[in-house]
Amino acid sequence: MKGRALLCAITTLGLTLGAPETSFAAEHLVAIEKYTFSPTELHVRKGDTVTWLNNEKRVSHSVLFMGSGEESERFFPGEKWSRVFPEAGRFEYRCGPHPEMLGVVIVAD
Ligand SMILES: [Cu+2]
Repeated sequence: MKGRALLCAITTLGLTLGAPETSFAAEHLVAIEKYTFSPTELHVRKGDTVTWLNNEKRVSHSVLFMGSGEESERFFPGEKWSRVFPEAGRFEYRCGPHPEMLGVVIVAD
């Protein structure tokens, strides 16, 4: 109950200061297991962070955005990589070394 009361106080403070609701950015997790991004399609809001976590036993992966060509470092089992999505849109990606691994992040305003 303490945590809830604190969250309520913070929300109230945000409203008092006129901060937009979107200032409370969320974090989302995409697990990578058996050569699959899970969830394959992720819906987030502008300003949210997405973290990809490699849950494989021995294979490394990357996140490569088809639109921009931006690619993460390859990350190994137990490692993760994060990216903030400051703009709305549809961001399709695949794994660099494994082009058959596909995913998409859909960012709402
Ligand atoms: Cu891969």
